[in-house]
Parts: sequence; C-alpha cells; structure tokens
Amino acid sequence: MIKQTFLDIAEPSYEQAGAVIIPVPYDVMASYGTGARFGPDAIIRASSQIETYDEELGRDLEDLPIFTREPIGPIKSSPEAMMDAVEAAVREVDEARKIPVVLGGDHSLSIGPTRYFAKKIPGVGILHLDAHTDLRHEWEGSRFSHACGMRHAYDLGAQLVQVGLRSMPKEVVEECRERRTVFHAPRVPVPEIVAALPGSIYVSIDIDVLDPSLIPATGTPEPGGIGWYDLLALLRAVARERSVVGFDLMELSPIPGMVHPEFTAARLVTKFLGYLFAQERGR
Ligand SMILES: [Mn+2]
Repeated sequence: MIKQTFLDIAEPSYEQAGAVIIPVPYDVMASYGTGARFGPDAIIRASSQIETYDEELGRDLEDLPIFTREPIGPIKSSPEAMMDAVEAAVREVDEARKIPVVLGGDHSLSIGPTRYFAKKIPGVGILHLDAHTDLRHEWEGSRFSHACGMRHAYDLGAQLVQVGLRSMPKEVVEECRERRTVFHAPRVPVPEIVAALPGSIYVSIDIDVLDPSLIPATGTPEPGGIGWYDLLALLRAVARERSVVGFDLMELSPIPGMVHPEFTAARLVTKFLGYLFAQERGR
C-alpha cells in the first residue's frame, strides 16, 4: 500500500519533522452518528487535492516540515487502552520536540493528548472549540466517552477556554466554574479569548464547532456555531501569541458523495500548520 501523507508533499524524515500527523480511525463510543473512524483517511485524501500556496501568508506551504505517521489502532480491548495508546504516541512526538497533530476519530480521543499535557505542564491551557462541553464525569457508563473528552485534563488542573458552545448539561454549567472560561457561539472575540489563555496551550477542535451548513458531516450536529473566518482569525492569533504544544481535529464523519466537509477539515489543518510554521511565533 502506498503511504498517504498529509498534503501529498515531499515529506521530511521523522527526525527532521516539526509536526507529526497522528491519524486515529476510532469511533466506538459515538452516541448518535458513527463514522468518525473514516475521518482521518478522508481528511488526508482531501488534503492531497488542495493548493499549498497560502494567499494569507503569502507563501507556499509545500515545504512544511510535517510527517504523517501510521494510523493508531483501533484497539478493541477497551476504550482506556485506546486512550493510553494515543497518549503514548503524543508523548513520543512531544519528547522528540515536535508538534503532535491528532486526527480523529471521536472526541474521546482528545483524552490522550490533553491528559498528557495537563500532567506535563501544570496549569496548561486548553483552547477547546466545540458545540459541546465534553465535561461529563461519565457517559453511558464510561469515563472514556466523547462526552468526557475534556474532563480528565480539567480534573488534572488544566485551564479550559471553551469557544463555540451551544449545547450543555446544567450540572456542568453549575459545577465547572473554576479554571474554565466560556465564549458561547456565535461570539468569537479574539483578543478576549487570547487573553484568557495562559502561555502554553493545547488546541482541541471538534469540527462541530463550525456551523453545520459548513460541516453537516459530524456525529452530533448543533444549529448555529461559528464561521470559517472567525475560526481562522482565532487560530492565527493563538499561533502568534501563545506557545501551541499540539492540536487535534475530531469528529469529522464523512457523508458518502459529499466532499466539502473533508476539504474544509483538510484546509483547516493546513491553515493552522501554516500559522504555526510559516509566520513568526511569539511567546
Ligand atoms: Mn462536539
């Protein structure tokens, strides 16, 4: 089988890479629409078709130092084993001083990277872009559900900044008041959001943060949401003004015959990588 690489560009060696794409085709815990396990492959395939010139940055991204590693799993023994495997892969990439980019898969997979960084960097910020809070203690009997994706890092002391929320359980609203700042959709006040973030941040993007007219291909769509250019403006600002230790993009669940969602997801990852590598990073 020919190896698929993100953007289909000439790939650096693993040693030379500055970022590593970690595809994780896994969705056993999705509550309504399954199919996010097909997300990573669809995003990587769509990425091979998009132009690498970025008009906003005024440069070609064909020399981005990104390496695409083999997909992880899915590990069938238990959701916990799956999260451990993702965490181990993220640790390996981070310890090699590269930026891990996890492509899901359902949002439970964010447990691995967010838990890892919450333990490594006390008080790390998590910029969480999502329609949902993902802060339940457990869901359908499991602590490793997509509904608990942010809970583990939050309980480990991470500072959560959530943007795009528009569906939430009352318990979470009442219980999670400390170390948590919320910007409900459709507001994306970029300077305020950046100001709420500490110096080092991990960015977790649930594709359902975008309006479902842009992304109907997701397991738990919610009306409303934020728009494309607001999302880009926020990502560009955090790339410039904060130290981004890694990011993920979750919950793209491709609809056969409808390709704009995977092109949007592929472009989103490309844009963020461009912001991180092709412009001066502040600290
Ligand atoms: Mn969501």
